[in-house]
Amino acid sequence: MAPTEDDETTPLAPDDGVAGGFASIVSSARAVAAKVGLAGGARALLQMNQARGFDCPGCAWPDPEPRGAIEFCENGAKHLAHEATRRRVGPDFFARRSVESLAAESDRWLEEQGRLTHPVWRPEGASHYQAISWDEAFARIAAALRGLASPDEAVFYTSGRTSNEAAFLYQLFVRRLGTNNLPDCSNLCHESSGVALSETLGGGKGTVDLDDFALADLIFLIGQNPGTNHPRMMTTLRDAKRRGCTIIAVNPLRERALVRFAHPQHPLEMLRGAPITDLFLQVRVGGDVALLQAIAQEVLRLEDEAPGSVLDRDFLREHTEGFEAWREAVRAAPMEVLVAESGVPHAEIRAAAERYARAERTIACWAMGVTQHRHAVANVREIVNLLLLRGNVGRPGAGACPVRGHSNVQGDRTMGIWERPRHEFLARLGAEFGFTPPSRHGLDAVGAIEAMRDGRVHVFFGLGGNFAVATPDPAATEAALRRCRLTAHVSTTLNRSHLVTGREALILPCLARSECDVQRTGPQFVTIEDSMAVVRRSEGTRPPPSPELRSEVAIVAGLARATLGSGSPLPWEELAADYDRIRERIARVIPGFEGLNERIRLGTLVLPRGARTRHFETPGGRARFSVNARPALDLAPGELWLTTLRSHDQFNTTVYSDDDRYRGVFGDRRVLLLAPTDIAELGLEAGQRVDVTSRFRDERRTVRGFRVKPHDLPRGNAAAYYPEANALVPVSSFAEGSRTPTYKSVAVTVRPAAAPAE
Ligand SMILES: Nc1nc2c(c(=O)[nH]1)N[C@H]1C(S)=C(S)[C@@H](COP(=O)(O)OP(=O)(O)OC[C@H]3O[C@@H](n4cnc5c(=O)[nH]c(N)nc54)[C@H](O)[C@@H]3O)O[C@H]1N2
Ligand SMILES: Nc1nc2c(c(=O)[nH]1)N[C@H]1C(S)=C(S)[C@@H](COP(=O)(O)OP(=O)(O)OC[C@H]3O[C@@H](n4cnc5c(=O)[nH]c(N)nc54)[C@H](O)[C@@H]3O)O[C@H]1N2
Ligand SMILES: [Mo]
Repeated sequence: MAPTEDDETTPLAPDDGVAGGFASIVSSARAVAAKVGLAGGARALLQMNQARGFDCPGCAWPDPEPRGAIEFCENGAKHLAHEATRRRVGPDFFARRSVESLAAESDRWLEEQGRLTHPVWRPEGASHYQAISWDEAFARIAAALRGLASPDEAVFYTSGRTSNEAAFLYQLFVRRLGTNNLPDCSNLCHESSGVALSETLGGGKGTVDLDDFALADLIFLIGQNPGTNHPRMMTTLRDAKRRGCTIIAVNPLRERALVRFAHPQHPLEMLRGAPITDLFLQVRVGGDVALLQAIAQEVLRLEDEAPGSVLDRDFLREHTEGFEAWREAVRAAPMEVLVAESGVPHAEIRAAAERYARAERTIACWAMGVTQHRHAVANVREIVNLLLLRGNVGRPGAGACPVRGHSNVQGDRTMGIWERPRHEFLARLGAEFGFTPPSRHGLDAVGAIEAMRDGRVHVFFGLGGNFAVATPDPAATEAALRRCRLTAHVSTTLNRSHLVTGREALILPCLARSECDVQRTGPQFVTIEDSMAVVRRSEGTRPPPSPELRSEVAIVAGLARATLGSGSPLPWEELAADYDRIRERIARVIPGFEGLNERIRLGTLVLPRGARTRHFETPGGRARFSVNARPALDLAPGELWLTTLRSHDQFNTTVYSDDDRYRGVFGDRRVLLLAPTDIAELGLEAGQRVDVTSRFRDERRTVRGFRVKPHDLPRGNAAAYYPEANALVPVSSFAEGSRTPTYKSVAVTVRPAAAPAE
């Protein structure tokens, strides 16, 4: 049955307790239909994630090989619909609306105005953006960059949708200019995973391939909501489940898709949905270290009961270090304390340990519920400890799987978008291009905010993303951006970051993933690396919304030429004219990409990860157990730990609607999810408006008029949406070791709203 506009009334829609199903197909079809008309939308969808089509601009979950079946999801369809909108934001739009008046509009309204069509410039002192030619735009930015006392006074942000080719050229330009100030969305996202995995396994990437999921007999899903954020992963999980694989979820929220899921492309399943999770460990926010240590302690106990039957002693002896010290530390922790801190009953901890001890092959997956805490690096290290115990690294069907967010966030890092590049990378880059790249570490995302705030950085350049909204404490970030001499953004659609300007500002509109990219030598394709280190080509097929648009590659090349001028011997335009030439350079600089141009035309490239073959690139050549202190989670009386979440209808800072179907939230995003017992204890009522105040050191931040919504989550915890709750997150509260903001654990108090909202 083809989805139609009336399908909203089918009994399977919103509240059937099942995620996926008709409701999701209908929702995606409608999103596309509303923006592009169904015919064009359907055609575009069919070309997404196909052998010769473009890679989905949504998440980084890999596609099965060989590609064939239609692989798209509801949320991928929404991203595409927004790229493919018929609405346009051109110079006339900016002539009508001042920056100030635009800033008064909601983020959603800004996004819904459609695709940016021309480069625009806000001159110093002007109230409006105005049209500017590309050459002039590059010249303005170049002048600002050349006017700096040092290249370290500029920062160059990247969001993870940027292709490998654009990212490689961009970091080359920035390093040629002389700085490593390359903060990226990874700093806000999986940096904690990269740090912990590098320390323990000798490489920042995960160790599994998609094929491993077909072999695993236990999968942990820790701090991740794949039904919403990685819908294509649900196919993998459902298939694993049908084979008899055990799934253990660790999450303070009983996310619906983790409980029951109906595959939207398998009609027979859509009626009831299939159970997904075997064991749901409803951990308290921030309680993962305690929980993982408790499970490990039980695993050690099982080994004591039947020596030699649980631990992989050969692996521990041959491939790891630090086991003894770690074991002593884990055994010393009193179980009652671990139970209390994790909030998970002892019997369930035991059950998880027993399943783990029995499983032949275990994969641990995780995402933001793990990486965005003060103790986030410790969280990931404890996941690794648990895997190492039973040799679940470097063999088929087992391993560590950080599930990445943006579709090319991992590839951008591989290409050198990193403020702390490795020496070997810089040496190869310098040798290839005949210069000495700067070796001093640059600024990460938090560092960039602090440096702008303190007047140490005067130019902000953003290749994609929405820095002003995605970062913590928008008021602080906005004030920091406003201190700049110049801010510039390469973007597809209008967003708040364009309206929080430095003294002068530019918006440079670019092609989107789904659009034909024709350069001087003809049509181009780009490459993307998914969450499992598979590199594939992506080729847009739709006509661009405006002839003025340039590709990200062309924009970077234009800026590099204008800034470095005749002083740069690099053939920037030649590189941008034919992306094969960029790929030739990538192939020479980055290990694993040898023969890229030939290989990518034949299929995909799988990048080497030493840990897959138990070649751990740590100083001792072994995987490392690590001892981690449990975080202090104590709160003052009346305080709660607040975590921030994505709804089912948003992509990061782009909000598609005010509904969050799977969590039963409709028509409002300024909500505070609380356990019913906490609502009663705080003397509140469901539906009541409240003010929420966060505490960090002596800093207090308040958001007003949030609506109380009872939800199934542990006592003492609360949840609210990103980005509405970002005003509660302090800039200087970040993870130890990775400096990722603590978006997932903020101490807050709640009280009835001082004044009615709206
Ligand atoms: N449709 C859609 N897809 C997306 C995105 C999107 O916004 N929309 N964003 C993309 C990006 S950039 C990323 S990084 C990923 C994000 O994907 P996810 O990490 O799945 O997204 P989040 O909503 O941030 O929340 C993760 C989960 O962590 C849980 N959690 C919160 N606190 C804790 C805790 O203390 N411990 C544990 N164990 N769990 C906790 C929450 O309940 C939630 O289920 O998705 C990517 N894909
Ligand atoms: N409270 C809270 N805050 C968070 C998080 C959280 O869980 N809680 N998560 C964090 C995480 S994981 C991440 S990754 C960051 C995300 O931070 P960002 O990556 O900076 O933000 P996005 O919202 O993904 O960026 C959206 C903008 O990108 C532009 N865009 C879209 N497609 C393209 C394209 O193809 N090219 C270009 N050049 N531009 C394009 C559009 O103009 C759009 O407005 O947010 C972080 N912030
Ligand atoms: Mo992310």
